[in-house]
Amino acid sequence: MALERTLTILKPDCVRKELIGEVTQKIQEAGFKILAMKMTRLTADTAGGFYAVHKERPFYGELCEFMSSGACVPMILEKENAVADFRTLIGATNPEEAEKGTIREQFADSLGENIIHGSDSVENGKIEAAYFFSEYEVVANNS
Ligand code: 3AN
Repeated sequence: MALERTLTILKPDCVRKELIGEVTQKIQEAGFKILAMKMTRLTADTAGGFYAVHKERPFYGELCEFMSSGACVPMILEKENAVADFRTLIGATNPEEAEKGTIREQFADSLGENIIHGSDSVENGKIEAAYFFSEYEVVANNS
């Protein structure tokens, strides 16, 4: 299996619920190396750019408002098969449909506020990573 990178965001609900530590621990225990991490706050415009693929969807406005409602914590993660394995770890978009033990099943309240983002492909992961981090902020982590 190939070593891959994926982009996650601990969303504003994760930060507000003081779950940064607990969720990050689960990510690390699942074998993901953190190559970059920061706390930041999106504006409605930058959130809109990140989710541009959903521009025509009815929930787009609500999504941009929520994603810019407080601090969030983006991270670049690395692991073999990272994209698919991370989506398994976080569970289905709708927490009510998420497998038991997944991050969204354990911590998320609703489809709109579902704690965490995970890239859906290696290519999109690269685009998303570049949205938050410059090259010099990505640190090789071979430990
Ligand atoms: P995922 O984050 O699991 O890849 P996407 O890319 O389909 O899911 O959706 C992006 C984000 O948009 C989701 N994380 C969720 O917060 C929000 N979202 C998706 N579908 C809906 C919906 N029907 N109603 C409200 N929010 C939604």
